Amino acid sequence: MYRVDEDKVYSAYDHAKEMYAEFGVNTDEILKEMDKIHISIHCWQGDDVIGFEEGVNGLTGGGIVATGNWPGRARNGAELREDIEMALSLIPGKHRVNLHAIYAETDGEFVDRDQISIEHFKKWIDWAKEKGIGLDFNPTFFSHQKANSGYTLSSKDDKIRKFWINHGKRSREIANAIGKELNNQCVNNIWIPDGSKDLPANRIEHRKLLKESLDEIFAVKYEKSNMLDSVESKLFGIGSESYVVGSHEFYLGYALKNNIMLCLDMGHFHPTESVADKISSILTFSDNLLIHVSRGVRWDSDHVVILNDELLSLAKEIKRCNAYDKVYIALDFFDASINRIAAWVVGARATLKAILISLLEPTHLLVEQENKGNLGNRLALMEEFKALPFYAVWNKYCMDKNVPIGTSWINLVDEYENKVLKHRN
Ligand code: RNT
Ligand code: ZN
Repeated sequence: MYRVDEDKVYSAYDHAKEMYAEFGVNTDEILKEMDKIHISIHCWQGDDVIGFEEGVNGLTGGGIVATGNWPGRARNGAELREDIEMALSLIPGKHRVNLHAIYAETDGEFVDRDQISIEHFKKWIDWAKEKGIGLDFNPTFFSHQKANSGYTLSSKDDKIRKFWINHGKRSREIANAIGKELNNQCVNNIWIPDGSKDLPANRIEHRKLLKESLDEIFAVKYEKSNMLDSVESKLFGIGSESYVVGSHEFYLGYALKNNIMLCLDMGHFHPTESVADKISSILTFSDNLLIHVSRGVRWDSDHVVILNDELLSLAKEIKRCNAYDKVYIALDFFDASINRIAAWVVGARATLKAILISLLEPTHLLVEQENKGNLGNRLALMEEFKALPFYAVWNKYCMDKNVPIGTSWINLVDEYENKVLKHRN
């Protein structure tokens, strides 16, 4: 396989640096900016969102599916951490790892979701400490018998609702303890699957119940420096095509009214709706925003993220709002039909490439034309800037961060597959 050699990386970088400098962009400075970017890498790509809970052996309910059966799925914490480490070694920069409650390690004992606590995440915390990385957290409101009716926090059954409220509370407690232990703010994101396949007769009742449940969950206040709450909306899921309780409008209202962060998942809107366009509206009213970087193909299919127009517009919009310090970026996809390490690395590298491209954009020149009212020139510049040599800067970035340059990481994934993944079954 073609491997970019290091001298070539330097000379290409020098050329690129000159070219960007002509447009007033200092590439060395931009590479320093990249050091401030820490994306959250989701652990659930490594095991098809199954988790370690006793008696659960597949993603069930909740309207999300992982399809495929590529060999080598991580079956326990040790394997999952080993795989994440492998992926991290191929992704430039220092990043975070995003956990779900179902990744609790309970030593073979069944601990229900309303009972989990910080001790079940000790191995993750020790590991994160050793690696010097931050952790994020998510309560898991799916793949559980008490989610089978299709309703959790918005259930009309008080017992069910109480159970999930307790899970939500436990998760916040855990996230807060993680943030404290690591001395690194932990984002705790709530997504619930609640909704209905066919037309509900009463939409508002579930929404009122969801609001009440959230109020209870959020009653305890934690230091934001330890833990930051967020809520994730959705348009529809499989089995909740006609109605999702936690819709965009619902959570936009809830988040703004209660000073909680909103999470926009790129797969959770109409396919032609631009998530990028929503950023500036939300940031006008909110201090921050969480993005789940995903790729819907015709529907919320959670495909591996690639460097497509949606991702580029998202990154450019964050840059143009000067909001990389306000927008939290977390990956959210799961593909079981390809090597899972490759999935992680492709998605993370694509996201970082988009961020780098956005930071390298000579935005000030676009704004200058806009302010002059010369919109033809603005469009012309936007088109020209698309072809600026970002790849030379990207390779330099990878080299600086001691990760494989160009395509050379692909061989390493193959080797890991032969050495490690193929021996799992
Ligand atoms: C589901 C949401 C949610 C999940 C993860 C596993 O549609 O996107 O974020 O993907 O919590
Ligand atoms: Zn999501």
